[in-house]
This record gives sequence, C-alpha cells and structure tokens, in this order.
Amino acid sequence: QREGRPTLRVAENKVVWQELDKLSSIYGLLNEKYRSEGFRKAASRVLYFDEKITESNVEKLRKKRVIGDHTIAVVKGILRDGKSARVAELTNNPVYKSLISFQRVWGIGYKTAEKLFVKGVRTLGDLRKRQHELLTSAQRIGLQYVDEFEQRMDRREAEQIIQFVADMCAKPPFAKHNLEVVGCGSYRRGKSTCGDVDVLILRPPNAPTKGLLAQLVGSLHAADLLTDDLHHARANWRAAAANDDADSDCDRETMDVDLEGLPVLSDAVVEDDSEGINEDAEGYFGVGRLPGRSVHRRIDIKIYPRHLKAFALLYFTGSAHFNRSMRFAAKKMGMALDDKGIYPCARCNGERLFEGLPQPKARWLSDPREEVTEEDVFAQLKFHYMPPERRET
Ligand code: DCP
Ligand code: MG
Ligand code: MN
Repeated sequence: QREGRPTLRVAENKVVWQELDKLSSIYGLLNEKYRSEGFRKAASRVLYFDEKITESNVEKLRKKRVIGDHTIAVVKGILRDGKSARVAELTNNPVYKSLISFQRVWGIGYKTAEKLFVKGVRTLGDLRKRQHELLTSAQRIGLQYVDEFEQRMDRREAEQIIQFVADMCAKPPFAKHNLEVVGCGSYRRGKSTCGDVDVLILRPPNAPTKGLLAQLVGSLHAADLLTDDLHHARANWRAAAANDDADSDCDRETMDVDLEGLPVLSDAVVEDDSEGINEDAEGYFGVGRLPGRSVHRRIDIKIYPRHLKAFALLYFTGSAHFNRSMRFAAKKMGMALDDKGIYPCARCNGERLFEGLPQPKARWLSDPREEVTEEDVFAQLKFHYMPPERRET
C-alpha cells in the first residue's frame, strides 16, 4: 500500500481502491485531467465505503456528477478480474509508456515529455544520451537522481535534515534574524516515511531579508548538506495578486511542474512595501544528503514572513489532496485560499459574487498585526480543526 493514505474502512476493497488510484495517477500523467480527477474521486469514495463492494451492491457507489456508468463499469471489471484491464492497456501502450517514464524525472511534466517523444526519445536511456541537447540543467539533475528520489526516507532522516537546517539558522550570520524553522509536508503529518524534506522558515515581517535564502543555501552547500540546486525563486505576492485577472477562476493553484528553462536564482520583481512590511516569499528546490549518507534527497525550503505563518503552514503541510478540498470549500464560500491568505473571489462556480457591490477587503486574516493560527483559518472556512496527522485526504 502506498504511504500517506488513511486505511480503508473495509480491507476487502483495497484492490478496487488501488486500481482506481492507479488509473487516476496514470491519467494525470497523460494530461487527462478530468479522467484523473474522476478516478481520484471514485477512489476516495471506495476508501470511505462501509461495505465490501460486490457485484450486487456496486451500484451504491454511484453518485450524481461524481460516479456514473463509466466508473461503475470499470469497478465491475476490477471485481471480475481482480484488476483493471485499463491499467495494463495504458501502461503497455508504447507511447504512454514513454510519456510516463519521462515524468519520473524531476522537472519533466507532460508538455516536456511530449516534446521529447516527438524528438524521437523513447526511454530514459535515450534521454541520458541526449540530455545535453534536450534537457535543462535542473532536469539533468532530476535524471541523475531519478532512482534515488523515488526512494522514500525514514522520518528520522527527514528530522535530521530539518534539524541540520535549524542548526544553521541558529548560527551567525543567520541567528540575528530570529528565524523559526518548521518541518512540513508528510513529516509534519506524522508519516513514518517521507518522499522529500519540506522545510518552512519564518522570518520577521519587516526584516531586510533580500538574499537571505540564497545565503542560507550557500552555507548549507558549504556545510555539505546540499549537493545540487534545482530552482530558486523570489516572489512578491502583492505583485502577483495585482496581475491576477479579476475574472479568472479563483482556483489559484498551479499544477504545472514543467519548470523549463528556469534559471537557478531567478529574481522576480520585488517591490518594497511602503509600510516597511516586506512580504516576499521565497522558495528553493534542491538536493542534498546528510554527511555520511549515500542516498540523495529532495529538499524544499521556503521562507515566509511570520505573519503569514498559518497560511504557509497550512499550504506546505498538505496533503495536496487535503489542500484541494480545503480550497474547494473556500471557493464555495466565495473565497480563495492560498499560501498567503484568504481572499474574496470575484467569480466562483461561474457566478459573479460581488457584482455591483463594493469590492471587499483585498486580504483577510493575514494582517501583520494579527496573530492568525491554523485554527482560525479552519474556523473561517467553517471546518472543524484537523491536526496535521488527519490531513491526508
Ligand atoms: N502541495 C500542494 N499541491 C501540490 C504540491 C504540493 O498543495 N500540487 C503542498 C501540499 C504538500 C506540500 O506542498 O503536502 C509538500 O509537497 P510534497 O510534494 O513534498 O508532498 P508531501 O510532503 O505531502 O509528500 P511526500 O512525502 O511524498 O513528500
Ligand atoms: Mg514532502
Ligand atoms: Mn516537497
């Protein structure tokens, strides 16, 4: 069973759940978003289904606009054969096989995979031979460590890496910034194994911290924790929000993992805030390993101003599935939730929400003067508070 999922209510449904989950992942990799989403919802329904699914009760899985004839037929197939014929069909298709294998590489998404295929690449072996012609430097690093990145680490190892970063932050020249270091992602959700290490660093909101993350990354290289850089970006969220089309869909999630041609240490527009509040968030994606260890691990580090802690924590703790449901709940309430706040949303579910009304405050719950907690965000969305361990789906 895949790590990071709650246990099934009814153990006998495991095969059905597993096959639907596989289909969701495969369709995701083939860029079939609706099918992928459909099978993901079906898998989640099976996860919480209270009876053993059989030919005679399979119709009970049906749910308006979520599970229809098509999915029911797939489930019947799984019940009959013990697996979905579709999985084999898709994974044995030579084109799909190539497209799926390319996406094992960090930094390669569907679009790049398609391009590589068009250029005649069929296997990771082919890709290795032509990497200098076809891949960015980050993708080449992804290819170099493709097998290592697929090995999950013990949570103890993730903890040691987080501690390594925290120790560095407690030393000069970083100590003067009073940084707070929190391990997020699957680690914070209490999983026994982690796919990578997600580190959130909180800094005072008014600090002149331009270049702080780059400096920290430099020190972590010098201390032999980091071995490679994949991507480093600075963003000013206000600048980003200002560029948002008011009519665009309120789901601000960006799903594309194709970070093509992105230079390490790219410097986006950073505006200084008039009130002296510096709201830049910075993110770093890299590779490292503890001294003496052999397997290289993916390490993500993000720095946020402290007053955005609740939102940053909530986002970076995940799971991705959980974040999606929470954003969906926000959307239904006419709001958009992201890693920096809750905002009113101009248009949700195709309906204009604030037409003719004065535009509500541009930002809720993330005022630098307020202490906002994760609990507050849950309450704002009318959710019962869920501790990180319960945020799997
Ligand atoms: N995240 C998200 N949406 C995405 C990717 C990530 O909301 N498409 C958020 C939620 C994740 C967090 O970022 O929990 C960290 O992402 P990871 O990919 O590191 O995922 P996890 O830490 O949850 O799992 P793993 O153990 O596989 O790293
Ligand atoms: Mg992680
Ligand atoms: Mn991560």
